Amino acid sequence: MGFLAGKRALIVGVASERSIAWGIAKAMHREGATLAFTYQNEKLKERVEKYASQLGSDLVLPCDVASDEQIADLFTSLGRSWDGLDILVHSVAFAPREQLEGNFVDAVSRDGFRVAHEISAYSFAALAKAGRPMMKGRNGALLTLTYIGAEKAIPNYNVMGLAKASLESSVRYLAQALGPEGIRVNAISAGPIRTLAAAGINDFKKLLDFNDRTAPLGRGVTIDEVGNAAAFLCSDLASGITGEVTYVDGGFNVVA
Ligand code: 0WD
Repeated sequence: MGFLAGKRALIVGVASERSIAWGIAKAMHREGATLAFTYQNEKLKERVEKYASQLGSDLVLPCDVASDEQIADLFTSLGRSWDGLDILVHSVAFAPREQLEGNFVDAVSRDGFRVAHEISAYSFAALAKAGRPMMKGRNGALLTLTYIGAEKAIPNYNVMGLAKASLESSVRYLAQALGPEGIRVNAISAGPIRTLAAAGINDFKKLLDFNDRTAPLGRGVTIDEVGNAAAFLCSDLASGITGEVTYVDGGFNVVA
């Protein structure tokens, strides 16, 4: 029996089979969790349904995190199938492409800043707020994905670094707010992985190469390695851990 047997997990952020959320979904399924998925828009619906069915799930619901209404509807719909929720994985980020290239001061704009923070940071608190009634009092766990660009100025990451700093701070505030209800809140800071979102960052390959050369393990990490850590952090094995950012980056952060 897997260490997530009996747990129900909602996975937000599968866009392709390269998505980190997909690595997390696979690991959680392997450990016995029952899964539900969301898709951002109609274009992704069929694809996400196909992935979900591979992991025995037919609970696939729409949710563009830019919409309060869609977030509310998501939990109303989920509540029709499930009487509670144990795990919520937030694996979503977005900034307009022109924000993710060149000099930060040249690139940053009011609108770019707003969108990056709204989609990449606020959405985690929004999902926590809406999911809270279903998660209360059952040793629930929330998990989000961040990047070292929150702490260090990484070329081209620009306003997304600011949004990730806000997200990491949200992890601490959410942990404090939801701890009394038995809900833990953590983040994984993943090393660079080639995904759709990563393709939006200018010169991403250089980042990847630098990471691989510099990290103590001398290589990048996989979505499956992130998935394994995520499964652990959202399980009762991690019952004493909340408000933390855990690095799954081959050790890059300790030497960079
Ligand atoms: O190197 C990397 N890939 C790293 C990613 C290193 C460290 C952290 N991360 C983070 C990302 O910042 C993000 O928070 O991991 C998370 C997942 O990213 P991913 O797996 O790298 O990227 P991807 O497979 O593209 O999934 C992110 C998805 C979007 O995909 P696209 O590429 O279509 O924008 O987030 C979803 C969307 O499906 N997304 C949204 N979902 C709901 N509502 C929205 C939205 N408004 N916007 C984006």
